Amino acid sequence: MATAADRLRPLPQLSPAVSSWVDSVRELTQPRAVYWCEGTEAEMREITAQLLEQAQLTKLNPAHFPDCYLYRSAPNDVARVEHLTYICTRAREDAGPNNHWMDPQQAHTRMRELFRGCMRERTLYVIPYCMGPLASPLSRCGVEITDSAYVVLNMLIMTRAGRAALERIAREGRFVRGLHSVGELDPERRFIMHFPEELAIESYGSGYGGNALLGKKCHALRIASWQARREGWLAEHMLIVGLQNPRGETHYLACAFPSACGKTNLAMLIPPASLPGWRVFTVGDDIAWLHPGADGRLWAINPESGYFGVVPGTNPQTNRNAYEMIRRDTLFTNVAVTADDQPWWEGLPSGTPVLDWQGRPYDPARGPAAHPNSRFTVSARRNPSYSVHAEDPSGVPISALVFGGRRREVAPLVYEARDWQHGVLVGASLASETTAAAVGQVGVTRRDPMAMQPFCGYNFGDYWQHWLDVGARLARPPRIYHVNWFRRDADGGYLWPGYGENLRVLAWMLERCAGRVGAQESAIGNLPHPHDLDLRGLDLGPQSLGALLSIDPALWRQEIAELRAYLGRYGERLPAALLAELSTTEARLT
Ligand code: OXD
Ligand code: MN
Repeated sequence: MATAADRLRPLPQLSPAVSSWVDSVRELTQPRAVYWCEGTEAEMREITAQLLEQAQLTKLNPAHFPDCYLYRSAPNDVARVEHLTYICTRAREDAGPNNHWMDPQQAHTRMRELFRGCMRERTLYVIPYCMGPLASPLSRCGVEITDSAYVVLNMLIMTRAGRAALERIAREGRFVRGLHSVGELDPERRFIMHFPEELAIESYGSGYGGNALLGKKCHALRIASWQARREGWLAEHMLIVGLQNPRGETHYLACAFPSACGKTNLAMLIPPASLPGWRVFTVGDDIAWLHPGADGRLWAINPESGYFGVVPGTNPQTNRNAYEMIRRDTLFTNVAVTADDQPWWEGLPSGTPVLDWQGRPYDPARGPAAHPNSRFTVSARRNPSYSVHAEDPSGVPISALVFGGRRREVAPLVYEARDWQHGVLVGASLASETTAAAVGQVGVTRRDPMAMQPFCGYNFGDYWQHWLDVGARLARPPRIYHVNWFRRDADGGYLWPGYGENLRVLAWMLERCAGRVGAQESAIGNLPHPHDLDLRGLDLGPQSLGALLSIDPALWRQEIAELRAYLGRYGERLPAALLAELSTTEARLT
């Protein structure tokens, strides 16, 4: 417990380990000044004022969007760069075929050359942060050093940052070291390097969220997944949502979807009017840390304290909670603006953009007004559906895990895994059409096991074995499901309305967890009996429902063959149990 005298001591003195690391980085990067973040509101206002003065931020219309600001990134720096993201383990096989790999010594040498003198004429900010509630034994800490004040603002929203985090680091003596510089924002001089064995991250040349807010993907997923394997838990790309049914029972679900597939919408879902009595509580929208509890259940915390969400498409119909949440105290990145300085994006019901996301006069011939990966950063406390249990040090107990992808065909609306081991195969089989969240072609189907392809900090073969091991320790494991909100008909139209209506599928899962409904066994897992899905008030013909729940054996045999070839890349590290599950499914299909 910190005493009053401790609190008066300057931040650098709190942790000699952090101070000496900061000193060595200062020597390497040669900043003009060093600033230690306290994590106060006043500090946030001060940094905002500085960025406004330097015209790096624009104030948005205060009558309609009080305390909201717009940041425009460099046009070549708008998404994660998976091709420049590396896992640097001593043994290449530990990074696995799922990661780009570089020898740690070689990577450090390369990065040192980039970082040398890179902060001349800039301020070096030290951000001590805690991922997860400050008082939770499940949380883990880190320190990010950056030369971007925009990154500081984001980190102050997205993590519990400042003095309290540094106090915890001083007590624990353990933290993830993240060094970041925007460098020259030159894509040719851009690398995101991870050193899991050293609990270290080095990121150079990008200011984009996933590359630069090191607490998020770099720490809370890539490094944490490695830490989690050593310590016996799971760090996953999952939202956490609480659903209260009309009987008053609340169950928590953790759901993995690839980037930009609607995790934020699902986490804040508004129940349809035709399903009265349901309530939804958001614990997290992007990352879940899952720990086996003494009671044999899986318990989850959200390591983040804010949302870095995709803006386009947000409106009162798709996500009213988010739409209301981002009307104040929000940092927008790369949206368009109207003539009276309101933020604008595709999917809004009204308003006209005059400047596009690059600040140019809007011309539809040049593409969308807001960048498809434009983002909002906002405190989770602003969310009308924020769960009172999101801050619980012990987390929330998970009743079901849900995997989902964006698939035109093959995957039905929902199916249930036979058991945990089969569920691990279901998660490993996730595939999805790519989106604008990462640089590259959009709309091509790629394998994205557990929605962790860009985020698992080690060999997927070892990761699946770790999943099997965690399951073996759970006396009361969650049930595991697969969903596909994106199935299309022959004309390309979506068969399922999505958004709030997804509750109908989640409600079926909860009835299954409570043992109140049966299911039809199929080759790939258990499907709902159509009469067990509550479709009251939904305009969905029996034909559409039939199509949504149909399984085409020929397509599935092809899917299994592709999956077998994909899993084969993991060679000896692939758990035999997964191959056995695959063979069981294959045998059932023939
Ligand atoms: C994100 C992502 O920003 O997955 O959450 O890209
Ligand atoms: Mn994500």
